[in-house]
Amino acid sequence: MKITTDHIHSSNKPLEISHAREFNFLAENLEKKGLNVEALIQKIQALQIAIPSWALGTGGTRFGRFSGGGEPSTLIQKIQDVGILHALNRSSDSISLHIPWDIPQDYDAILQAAAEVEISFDAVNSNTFQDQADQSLSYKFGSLANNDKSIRKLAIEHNKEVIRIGEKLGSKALTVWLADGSSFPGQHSFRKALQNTYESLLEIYQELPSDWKMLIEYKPYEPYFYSTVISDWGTSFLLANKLGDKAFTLVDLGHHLPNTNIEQIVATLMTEGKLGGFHFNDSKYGDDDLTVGSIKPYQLFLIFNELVTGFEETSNPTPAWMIDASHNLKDPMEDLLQSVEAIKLAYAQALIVDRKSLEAAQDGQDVGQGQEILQDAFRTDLRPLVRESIRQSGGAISPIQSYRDLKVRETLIKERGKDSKASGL
Ligand code: LRH
Ligand code: MN
Ligand code: MN
Repeated sequence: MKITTDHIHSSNKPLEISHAREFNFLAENLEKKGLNVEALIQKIQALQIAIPSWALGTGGTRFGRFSGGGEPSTLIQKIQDVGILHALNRSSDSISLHIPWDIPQDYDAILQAAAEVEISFDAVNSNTFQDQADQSLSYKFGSLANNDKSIRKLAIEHNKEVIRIGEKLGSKALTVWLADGSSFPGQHSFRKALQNTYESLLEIYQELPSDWKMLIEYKPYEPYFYSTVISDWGTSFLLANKLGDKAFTLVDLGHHLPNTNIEQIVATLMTEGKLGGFHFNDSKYGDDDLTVGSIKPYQLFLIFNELVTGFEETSNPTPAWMIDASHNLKDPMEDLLQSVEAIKLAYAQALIVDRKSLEAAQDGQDVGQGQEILQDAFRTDLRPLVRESIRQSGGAISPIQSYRDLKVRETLIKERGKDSKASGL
């Protein structure tokens, strides 16, 4: 299935009048506050969030998986699904591949399929947390951190191979999430594991093309439950600093212990110019990978508040934005549309924060006023502004409603069958 401009126009038609009324009312209020609505729209339009190839099928838990049908079973179908999302919201113009879940076979066909739906290739992800079917040695006790040199070498070679695959696709970054760790005290030496990891990463880093970045993702626990080698932003930052200018820290929102102040981490990393990428999701307990903004929308806003000031006041390069969500209940495409909307809303809210007054409140130790200013922005309903930005980009006023009205899932089930399964998690 392909979404055409006719599809967008016909599904927008019934919404146009009420949308215009809501948008005009909001725009007038924002202009009264001295905000430039046109400039806001342009910034919101420019925010593009990559879709991970593994989020297009229904995620599972270790207890079960309930597929909704019509899942993409090939990489080309995954690219087409991202094309559908992008046609609807004009906000996800790239896909991020996980290797070897999605190894391109016919590069020309893959590149052509992507060009047809105006999609490019974002960061490529390596995978040394699973053994592949034909693998000679096992990652059971670690990969880049392993004490066994030949196992480290296998994992290093895999990462180099992922870079070569990414180069053929036009990717510009390698994301390394290293699961390595231990589940029991005494299982391994923390210092040896860290040193091995640094040396392995250095070998991979030396292979990075000059215009590439290495994004180092951290996570406190899971799959190992006593220690993880790259468990927090500090360890990732330390490694990125030692490796060099092309290495950065990647923040996955779900990879923090409960109540961690993620916005402060963002601010610290940006101060040092080392925030390289984001994996957006939401969570209640751990790495739940729920829809962005579904549990803690205020936290998301506070994170964007730091990002927006960071863009203005630091020289941190623009991070790679990606969703990393996957779950068991909703249609994954609807979930991704909701996640993108939540991200854009939080960004828009951060853009309207009255920065001058906030700074004055901070300088004047006016704690109450600081809160008032932030919450005034957070509680302004900016959905009509986000919708207008998407409409002006040629997308749907309500991407989810159009997705449903255009019967996308039903069509995909007809085309691919009820039992088609996506590879990945
Ligand atoms: C690990 C993670 C990492 C992986 C993805 C599948 O929890 O967040 O980014 O690549 O999930
Ligand atoms: Mn992640
Ligand atoms: Mn994760």
